[in-house]
Amino acid sequence: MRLPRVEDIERRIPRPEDFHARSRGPATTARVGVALGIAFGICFLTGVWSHYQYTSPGWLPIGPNPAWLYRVTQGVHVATGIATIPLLLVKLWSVYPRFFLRPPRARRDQLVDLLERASVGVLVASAIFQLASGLLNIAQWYPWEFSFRRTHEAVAWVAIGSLLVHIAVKLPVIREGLGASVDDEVVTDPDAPSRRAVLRGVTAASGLALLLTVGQTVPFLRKVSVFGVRDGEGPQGLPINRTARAAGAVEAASDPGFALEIVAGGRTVSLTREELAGLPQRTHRLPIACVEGWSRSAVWTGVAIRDLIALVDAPAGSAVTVRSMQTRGAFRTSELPADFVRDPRTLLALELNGEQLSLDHGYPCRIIAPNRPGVLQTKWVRRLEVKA
Ligand SMILES: Nc1nc2c(c(=O)[nH]1)N[C@H]1C(S)=C(S)[C@@H](COP(=O)(O)O)O[C@H]1N2
Ligand SMILES: [Mo]
Repeated sequence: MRLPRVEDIERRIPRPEDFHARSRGPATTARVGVALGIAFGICFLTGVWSHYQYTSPGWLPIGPNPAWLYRVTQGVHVATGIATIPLLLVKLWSVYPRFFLRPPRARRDQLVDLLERASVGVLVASAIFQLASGLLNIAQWYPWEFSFRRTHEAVAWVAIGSLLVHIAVKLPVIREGLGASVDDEVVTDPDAPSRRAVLRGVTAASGLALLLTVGQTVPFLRKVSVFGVRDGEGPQGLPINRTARAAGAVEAASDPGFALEIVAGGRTVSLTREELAGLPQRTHRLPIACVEGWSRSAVWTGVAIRDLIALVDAPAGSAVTVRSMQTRGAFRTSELPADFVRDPRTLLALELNGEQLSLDHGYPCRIIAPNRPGVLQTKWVRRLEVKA
């Protein structure tokens, strides 16, 4: 028996021509690609926006108006990401035979070829990473060690950068593909799906993915969206993202001796829940808008944060650090920037939809503010610290 030679192996590796599906080709790829590019663009912009809402950088003052803003941007971010999955799969399917193109013979062409392959490799890898990590985050399953938020953000820049390079390199092919008719394909296998069927299929799959999930944030589709991570139901008409038990807050939150501490400079005022309930109450309808894409409006009653910090003589335009009874996890504290503190709708809520807050919704008291990412709507608040 003789060992196979390089040429023998090479002969066994398929060539692009060996993949017959007539529905492939630039006319299909370019059309799916345009949809994918737009979807990625929307995901990128809404994602960067979410990052800014979360970190509130000094140079971009994001305020409490409009109250529904984060609900919309983050709902769009997650819905678009989900609808992108079928588009990406079909796009990859439509081009993967090109993976088997043989490298060119000339040295210089080889270098260009290698660079192009590397850039496509980075684009594909980062796109798959973004969709997969986003999906796992929605499912609240973290099989990794790194911070989801920071990694998802960093890789987004890699993805958008390599996407722009890819578009620039492929512009002539994209033009040609978009100019080519979808229907002028050469029929070799009449049983294979046509280009038009593939395009219709991917549109339907994307639309379906959207419909089955978007109800987690669009109320009238709630019943249709059987795949929404939070169906919009939950105690007191609102889903729960993390229970008091999961946050390790049960004991402290049910302690009858609870007193909220409000601190400014050297002054501290303590208020029991009864005393909080005795202060002037305000009622507002505001949404919880979770980074994971679900959102829901509810009616909240409680004391305005600015009324509370007035008790320690702090001006209404102060920033406040919120501390909770949670013992572990990332969201046990949050910052309320001055613009939010000033807004009379920013509440330390005691009631949800006309009932006393349940333990899982943040009893004895929680933060609710307009246009604020869900993760910052801190539950089980024990202390408000006015920043100097
Ligand atoms: N202390 C604390 N507050 C928290 C959280 C948390 O993990 N710990 N989760 C936040 C998240 S991610 C969301 S979306 C909202 C959800 O509020 P709900 O569970 O009452 O619907 O609470 C926020 N408040
Ligand atoms: Mo959340």
